[in-house]
Amino acid sequence: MPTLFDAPEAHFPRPPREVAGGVVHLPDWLSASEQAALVAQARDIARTVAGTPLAMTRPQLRSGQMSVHILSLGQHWATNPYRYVSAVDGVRVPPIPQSLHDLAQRALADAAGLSPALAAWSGKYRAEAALVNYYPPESAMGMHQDANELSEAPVISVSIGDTGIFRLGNTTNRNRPWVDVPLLSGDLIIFGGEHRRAFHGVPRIEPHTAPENCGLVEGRINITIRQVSL
Ligand SMILES: O=C(O)CCC(=O)C(=O)O
Repeated sequence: MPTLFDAPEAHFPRPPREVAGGVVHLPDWLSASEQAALVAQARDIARTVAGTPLAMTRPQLRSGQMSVHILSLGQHWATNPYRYVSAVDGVRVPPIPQSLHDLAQRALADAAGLSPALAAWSGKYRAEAALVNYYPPESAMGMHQDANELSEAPVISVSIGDTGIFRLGNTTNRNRPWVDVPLLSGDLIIFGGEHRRAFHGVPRIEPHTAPENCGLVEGRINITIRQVSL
């Protein structure tokens, strides 16, 4: 049973809000059964590509191997040269399931009232690439920009399992100023508008904070959805 000091963010009100221009956080947006269904669906899709070049894996970057396991849907960001592709070595990238297309539209409709920059995409958004990120306990994602898409459409992101600290930085470099937003299981965050190309990352997750019935016993799943083309 957590005490007041174990999980401080859970004890403060978390109203829906625009964190910064074009960045909307809607806490507790997914029900527990929706979270569990997304986790089960991600597991099923991951099984279909296990053992192929598109298997969920910890990508090797120039800076080292990531601690986060990543599964691509819709399109895959390939290296040598860097580009979005729809197949690797003849294996097609799994399609984005209808549930994520629907989730993207619902997310934008729900966020529209808090941000004119996001409202502009409501009803127009095309979910073309998605990432399922699995963060084991102790993992992290360094500060980076999502700059591979031609489109300025916002990135839609849901979190399931352990709390992740989402660090939203500035559009110039990896340093301050930044704001840390704890993302609890079921939270939605959308970043677009003037912060679409902001540096962002997840410096840590908080182990043992995943709620029961979310579908994950430990670690964190984050699903991000993007429109790639103009
Ligand atoms: O895990 C998150 O909340 C952020 C994921 C992310 O930055 C990305 O997929 O580019």
